[in-house]
Amino acid sequence: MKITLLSIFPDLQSFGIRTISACLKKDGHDVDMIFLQKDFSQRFADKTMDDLVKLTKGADLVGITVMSNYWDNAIQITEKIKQNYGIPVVWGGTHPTIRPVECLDHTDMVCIGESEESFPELAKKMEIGQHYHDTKGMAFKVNGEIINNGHRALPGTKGSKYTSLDQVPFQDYEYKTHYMMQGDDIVQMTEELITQTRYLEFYQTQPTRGCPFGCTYCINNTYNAMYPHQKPIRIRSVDNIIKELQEVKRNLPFVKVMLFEDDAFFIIPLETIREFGKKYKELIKMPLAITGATPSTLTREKLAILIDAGLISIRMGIESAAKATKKFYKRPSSNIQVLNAARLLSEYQNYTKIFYNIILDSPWDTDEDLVETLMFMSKLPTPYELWLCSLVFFPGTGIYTRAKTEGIITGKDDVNEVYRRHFRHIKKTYLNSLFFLLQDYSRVAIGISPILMFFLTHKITRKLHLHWFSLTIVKKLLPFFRYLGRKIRPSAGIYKTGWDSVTKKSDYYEKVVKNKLTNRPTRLRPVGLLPTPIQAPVPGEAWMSQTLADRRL
Ligand code: B12
Ligand code: SF4
Repeated sequence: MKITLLSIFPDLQSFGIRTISACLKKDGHDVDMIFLQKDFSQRFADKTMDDLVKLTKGADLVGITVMSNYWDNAIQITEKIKQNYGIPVVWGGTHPTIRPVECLDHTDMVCIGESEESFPELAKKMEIGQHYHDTKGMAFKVNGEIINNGHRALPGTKGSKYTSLDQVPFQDYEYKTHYMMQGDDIVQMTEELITQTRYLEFYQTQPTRGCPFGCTYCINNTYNAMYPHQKPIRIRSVDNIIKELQEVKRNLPFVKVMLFEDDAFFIIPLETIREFGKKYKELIKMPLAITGATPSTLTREKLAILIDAGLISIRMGIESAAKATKKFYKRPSSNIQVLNAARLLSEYQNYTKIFYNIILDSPWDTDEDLVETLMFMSKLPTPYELWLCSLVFFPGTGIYTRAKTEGIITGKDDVNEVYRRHFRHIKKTYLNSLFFLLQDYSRVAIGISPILMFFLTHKITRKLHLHWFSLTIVKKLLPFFRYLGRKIRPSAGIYKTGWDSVTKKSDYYEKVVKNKLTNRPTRLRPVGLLPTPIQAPVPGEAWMSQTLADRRL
């Protein structure tokens, strides 16, 4: 069967749909993947749509991956395909999982939840002409009637065909059968094009799936409620992860960094991380980036092993430090845990970039709440980079329900009130400006001292209208402090060029990651004084106990 799968996110990653493609190919289907990289605030040009129509000609089935924000673009594409050929179109991903019925106003069928089993089953049934409206994990609209067959067991759990995540095929990266946008044209992917556009310098994968926590702004809350009897977190074996990365290393020369985009990576037990670190260092030897560090799960042992293996970037969710907001968001880490985790990370600041997520624009945040967060952040060791996001009430989340109940959104026009809201469009307020200022100063390892932050946020400063004026002065001083910061704190240098210093150096791992441990000092380990973890029998362990011993001194 000829199947075309479409990713409409601004990058070329799309873990979910690439995995679906691999499953379909394994079953013998002829699968094309088309990546239409566009921000959801822009519609596709006519030329792109015309190219898409040409490329989908002859397809028996089209699948699109949809997040709530991509609602308009998913509709634009679906309508175009249906107008031209009437091919059945399936939507899958987060939005159809949460809102299957609404999606069926625009598409023929939806997959609910992780679809490694349901979509291939549908394709098989369609191919042999079998009735398919009974496919579990899917919903359909037939003669105006909704048929919702509910979700099916998650891959990596008992009831699934894939009782372990290790059985799920690796993502489809056969880029020669893939297409992408270049300007408004859709063109075939080539190694040259990928290298030139640099979209795939980070290879995104997931050693784990799921998250046991239930933050009220996040979808995991709802996912966990959908599967009450299944363990929310599923972990792949180390050998399976390493095998995938070895294939990447062998076949995808444009990949420079391995990226683990898990929800809760640090939940993996220490023994498994130890095994991973050892094998990664022996067999992969590439820079590693990890997101999804929950402060309460980050430990010195795990971090030391990963740094030793080549960790160059880590992102941790802080979101807010205000007591009331944290409680409402149901954040799983206390401020003390966050502070400890940040201190721990800063011990490795010469080796890894540190990113912290913060959520702004919550209608429930008072000025005092924001000041509490600013004061807290000003106490964290620098350098670090901030990921500032504007709060969006994604459907299915606790905050959506509360926003609706309290009349903040009507619940009758989610397209305008929610789906079209951009997480990057942060409100231009004075307190929000301080977060951006903090970001600028923290990145250059100077930070904003709690005393200065206290002054900048104090009610009297604002009453006397000194605030914007003071902010402007601090802003104007940035070039001087940037120079100073980079001069006196070598760790500030790694924030300077984006990722160029890593991705443009083909021997970065050999030259920097390996050697840096001997050459570069940390606060706890002055240069040349201690044995390096590279020499340690178990990755990270000797170094770790050494730093601990050193700390006690
Ligand atoms: C990795 C990730 C990213 C990555 C990569 C995204 C990408 N292109 O792959 C990055 C960091 C770029 C990213 C960005 C964003 N993300 Co994001 N991201 C995730 C994360 C952590 C994992 C996604 C994943 O790979 N899951 C694992 C796989 C197995 O699941 P899956 O992707 O859902 O795919 C399965 C099924 O959904 C289904 N499926 C998926 N597509 C299709 C298509 C078809 C045809 C079929 C049949 C089935 C199917 O089968 C797949 C395999 O089982 C999720 C959280 C989560 N728990 O899912 C958030 C999540 C998807 N992101 C979310 C959001 C909001 C965003 C952003 C819009 C905003 C933000 N602040 O992060 C941006 C958008 C990017 C942009 N610039 O516009 C939300 C989506 C909420 C919603 N209602 O849409 C989530 C759920 C997190 C949350 N806040 O709750 N994200
Ligand atoms: S810890 Fe992160 S991934 Fe887990 S529920 Fe909270 S926000 Fe979502």
